[in-house]
Amino acid sequence: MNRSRSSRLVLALAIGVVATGAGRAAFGQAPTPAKDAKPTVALRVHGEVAKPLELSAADLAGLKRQTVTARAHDNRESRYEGVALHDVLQKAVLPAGKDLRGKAVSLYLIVEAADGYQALFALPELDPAYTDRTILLADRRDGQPLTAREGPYQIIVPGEKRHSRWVRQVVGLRIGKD
Ligand SMILES: Nc1nc2c(c(=O)[nH]1)N[C@H]1C(S)=C(S)[C@@H](COP(=O)(O)O)O[C@H]1N2
Ligand SMILES: [Mo]
Repeated sequence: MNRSRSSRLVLALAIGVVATGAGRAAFGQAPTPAKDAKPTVALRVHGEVAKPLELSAADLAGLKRQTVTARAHDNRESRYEGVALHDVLQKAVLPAGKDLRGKAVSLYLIVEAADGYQALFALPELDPAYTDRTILLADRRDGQPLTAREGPYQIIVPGEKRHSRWVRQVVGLRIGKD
């Protein structure tokens, strides 16, 4: 290999390394987020809503805190803290209360988890005009943040005899209709 060929090769390799993430790490430069970067999306509210949302943890923290006591799948009774699922949905503007009638009564909620698990709720199950049971989007159990397996957000359904709708690692709320 002559000298100019080998220097071209070195240059090509250097460009290749810089162009990859591994190159950035090798050069000790963490990728810096843009100044106006949006906060990380914690929860998407989408589907048949007037106002689809991408909520950050801070957006969720701005909602009214609620507490429910419920017995989890491990049979342990715990105090869960978080926000009412209904309040989260209301931010995306959905029929509620006396407006939850007619066609709106066939709307449904699919809770979506990070592992692809999904569970369905009918809107009246969540609406305080219909029921006194609060279904919670919890972020704390007995004063501690949820574990990585459970959270950061988990659906808590007090009084439900089976736990298949206690969706762990919630990432989305999708409103559907037929
Ligand atoms: N994300 C996610 N949540 C989930 C499930 C799942 O597979 N993925 N399984 C459900 C079912 S069927 C049950 S019985 C409970 C089990 O809760 P545990 O794993 O904490 O015992 O979680 C529910 N939530
Ligand atoms: Mo289950």
